[in-house]
Formats: sequence, C-alpha cells, structure tokens
Amino acid sequence: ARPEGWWRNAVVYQIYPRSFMDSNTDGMGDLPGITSKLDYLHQLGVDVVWLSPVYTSPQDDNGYDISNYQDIDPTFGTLADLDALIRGLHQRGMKLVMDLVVNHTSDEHPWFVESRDPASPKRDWYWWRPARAGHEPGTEGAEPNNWESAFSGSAWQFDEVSGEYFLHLFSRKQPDLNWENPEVRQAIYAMMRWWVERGVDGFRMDVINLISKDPALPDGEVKPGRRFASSFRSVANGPRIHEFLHEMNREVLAGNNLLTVGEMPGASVEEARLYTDPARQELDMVFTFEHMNLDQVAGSSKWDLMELHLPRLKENLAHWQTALDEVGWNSLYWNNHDQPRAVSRFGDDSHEHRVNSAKTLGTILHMHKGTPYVYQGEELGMTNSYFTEITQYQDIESINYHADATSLGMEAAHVLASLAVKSRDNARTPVQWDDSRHAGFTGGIPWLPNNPNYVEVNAAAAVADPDSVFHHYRKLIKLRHDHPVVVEGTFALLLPEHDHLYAFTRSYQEQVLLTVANCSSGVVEIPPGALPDLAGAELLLGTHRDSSAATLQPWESRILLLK
Ligand code: TEU
Repeated sequence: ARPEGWWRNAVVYQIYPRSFMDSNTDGMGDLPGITSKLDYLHQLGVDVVWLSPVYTSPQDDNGYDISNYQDIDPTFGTLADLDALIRGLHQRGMKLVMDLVVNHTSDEHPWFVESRDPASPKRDWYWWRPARAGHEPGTEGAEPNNWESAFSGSAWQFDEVSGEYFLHLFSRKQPDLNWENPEVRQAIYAMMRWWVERGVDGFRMDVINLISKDPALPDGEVKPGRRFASSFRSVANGPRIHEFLHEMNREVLAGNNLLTVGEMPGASVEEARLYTDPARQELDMVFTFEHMNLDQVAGSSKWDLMELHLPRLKENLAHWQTALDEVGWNSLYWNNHDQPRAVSRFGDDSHEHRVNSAKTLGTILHMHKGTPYVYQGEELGMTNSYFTEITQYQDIESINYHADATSLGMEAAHVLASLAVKSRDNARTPVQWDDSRHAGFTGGIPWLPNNPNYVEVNAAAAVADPDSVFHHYRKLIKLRHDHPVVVEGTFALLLPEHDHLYAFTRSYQEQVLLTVANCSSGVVEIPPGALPDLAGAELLLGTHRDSSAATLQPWESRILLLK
C-alpha cells in the first residue's frame, strides 16, 4: 500500500548529543546546548530532529548502553531539559524522534543486575546459557555458540556469579534482551508509551531487526580465516521479527501519528518491503546498510577496504528506489554517527573540491525519493578526522578492532589505515560552530579533539557565505517543501554504467525533474543524446554559474525542471 504519513515530506537532522554543543564547559555536548541551536536548525529548514541516546548510561558505547530508559544521563542534563527541548522544537513547528535501543540494555540496568541471579524472576529477560557440552566453563571454545560480537571477540561473556554465559551482540556491557519473553516486550512497550505521552514524535529503532533470535541459538557460518560467525548474518530478520514489530505497532505506534525508522543491518530490499508496507502495520521506513558496504570486500568486514565503483552505488540506490516505489518508503542517508563523513568517503575533501563535492552529494541524495537524513555537520561539509595514532581513538568498536587485529598478527599500520577511513570517530569530532577556541563547541576541553580545519569549516562562516554548503542544503530542503515532484516523483536512473556521471529523473503528473552530477575531480562531457531535451528547462539549483554547457566541471551538479 502507498504510505500517507507527514514524514513523507520531512527532512530529518540527526544530533549525536555528546558532540553537538556543550553549554556547561564540561567538554561534552548536552541538551541545553542543543536548545541553544534550534534557530540554526530552523534556518536550515529541517523538520525533525533525531536525537541519539541521552538516557542514563555508563557510556561504554556512548549511550547505546542504557541503564534507565526513563531518565536523562547527568552528562546531558535532566528530564526538564528534555521537556524544554521538546517545547523549543514544537514552538518552531519541528518534531523530536528519540533513539530507541531495545535489542540490549546496559549490564548496569537493574533488570540485568537482577537477572544475574539464576533464581530471580528476571533470569529469562536475557539470554543465559551453560558452557558448550563437554567444555570447561570459561575456557576457549566453551561459548554456547560461535557468534561474533560486532565489537570483536565472542558474543558470549562468562558470568562467574551464576556460572553461565550471557549473549551480547555488541559490547560485554550491552547484554541482549530476550524478546521471546512477553514480560520483556510489555516492559518495552510501557516505556515507549511513556515517551509518546511526554510528547515525542517518533522513534529511530537501534538494530531493531536483531531482536528476534532462534531460541536454539544455532551456530552460524564461519567464513574462511575467521574465528567466529557474523552475528548480524546469523541473527538479522529472525523468525518472529514481523510478529514483534506488528505487536509493537498495535501496542504503541498505531494512531499516534509518529515517524518510525528501523535501523536494519542485513535487511534486503525484499525484507524492507515487508517492514515498511503500511498494510502490514509495522514501521514507516528502514535504514539499509547495503550502500554502506560497497567500499569493502564483499562478505568481509568494514575494515577490509575496497575502491567504491560509482555504477555500483547508483545501481544499489536505484534498486531501492524502484522496489519501494509503490510499497513502503525509503530513508536516504550518506552518513551518521557510525559512518565516516560523507564528503571524505563519497566526495573529495581536498581544499579545492570539498565544498562542491559536499553540495553535489547533498543534491544527489535529496533529489531521490524518500526521507533524507542530514547528519550533524554534513550541512557544513565537515570531514573525517584523519587520526594517525591508536591513542587518538575513543570508540569501543575501533579500539577493540585494533587490539583484536594486531593480536592476530595484522600490521598496526594496516589497521590504522582502515581506522582512518572507517572509524566511527570520524563522525564524532565536535560540531564546528565558529573559528574561536575549540570551534565554539565548548568553553572547556572537548571530550574528543576538534578537527583542526574548524578554522575555515564552521557554521558561522557558512551561514555568512551565500555559496556555502549550508545554504545549498537549505535550498535543497526548500525544494522538497515547494515542489511535490521531489516527494512524489517516480525515479528513473540514466547513464547507469557511466563511471563519473550520476543522472536521474523524477516524474510526477506532467513534471519531469532532472538531476545530473559529475562525481569526479575532472571535467566530464555529457554524452550527446544521453539526457532528455533540455530546451526551455528551468535550473532550480546548480553548483556552478554556467549551467547550460555540455560539460560538467569537477563535482558540478544541476537540478533542472524540464518543460
Ligand atoms: O549500530 C549498529 C551497527 O551495526 C553499527 O554499530 C555498526 O557496527 C557500524 O554501523 C559499522 O558498520 C547501532 C548504533 O547506531 C551504534 O552506535 C551502536 O554502537 C550499536 O547499534 C549498538 O547499540
């Protein structure tokens, strides 16, 4: 069925709170800091803020390890600060989507603390299993199955207190909840209803397609040369996932006019059709990882780098456009707090091409069909961090990978080269507000050092410069709000095999919108006859002045409304 929600016209801005804006000089971003920047977001024109977790947490995975779902970690402020943020957003006609992390809790959550006692009624709220038969508990190979944690090593941790292992697909401090247990599900739904009643307008659901495990917890397939089986491939889209999401829809979501987006590692477009078909009453949209895996060796990890080939990127996004055109809905993103910066990964962050490639990446994404997500700083063309030492990294995924890979004999230089390209810390350096000390992010010492290029890459300079990435994003968002073809138009890819040109149309009623972009640092000829007749076409937004030429300058893009 064709979706009808308000979120079809919306643009979402993701805030990673610890790196957005610090109001109390402790070097960590916080809720009052966000509220102080709402006019900036309103000027950009975004409709929704997706807020990464601010709940009480030991911060082992920067807040994705929650010990109280219904309170705010003192690092970020108080519930009153959150209520003020909700009011500030709603006063400006904007909405708040919270991050829902319910595949796992923190090991410091009272539920897990209780569960560690085999006799407690909460024992079955998590996945506890004895050592593999014939193995001494706590010894190598005694883990209940061969699944790997996303943060390296086994997905099982031996617990001395009860002599059994517990499952953690992520860090040891993030034990997986047992969704087979209806008490767990009802506790989650009650918590979600509490947030809806507090005025939130939706949920981004963390690794939500991992919550249904086969209770037999069978071994997965171990790839050659690896010690464990990928837990994502073993667990994703499990046996009861649609039943659980439909139940969540019935218990919490239905009738509340919410935006729901499920983060789904390992979900194919066929599965996404099932998750987002409104007739099935599950979720509104999903985050796919398929286009995030095109610059790594197929079937390997994110660290096994491979050159990105533009036709493959174009083909993948086009596949999702076509498959979800009349059933379900796409989310559109280039980056988030887990991915490297878009302009460094997909563009060219050199001094010469950073601005135009950031603008052109924005143009390509925002002219696709679906809901675009802007990650904090993407609208400024912020770049990767280019760390050179392991001591500069703070992300548990990166630190654990470095320790694991080097302990298995991999050259440290090779590991550091992968981290420089793919570490999540690339996205987590503080937002660059101005050219004052620490980029105006904090009056103290930032928890993660600023990128030194803040002196020229910052919001103050961008807002003052009409030719900035910021104003280009503002115009893209305005195009979506002003032209129904941007929201409704059917997508068609042109020049699919071209190595540098990214060209496509959107068609709606009598209108045809053409986007053509040069995704290279060289001048490119537009092949004669390759594009529709441009006579009388109106240039809605371009990166360069002369937009009639039959050539495109490096990283030049044009959005044309054809007659
Ligand atoms: O991410 C899940 C996830 O798949 C990433 O951690 C993945 O390892 C990364 O994208 C690199 O491929 C979610 C959150 O977004 C992430 O920040 C958390 O660390 C993780 O879940 C556990 O909550």
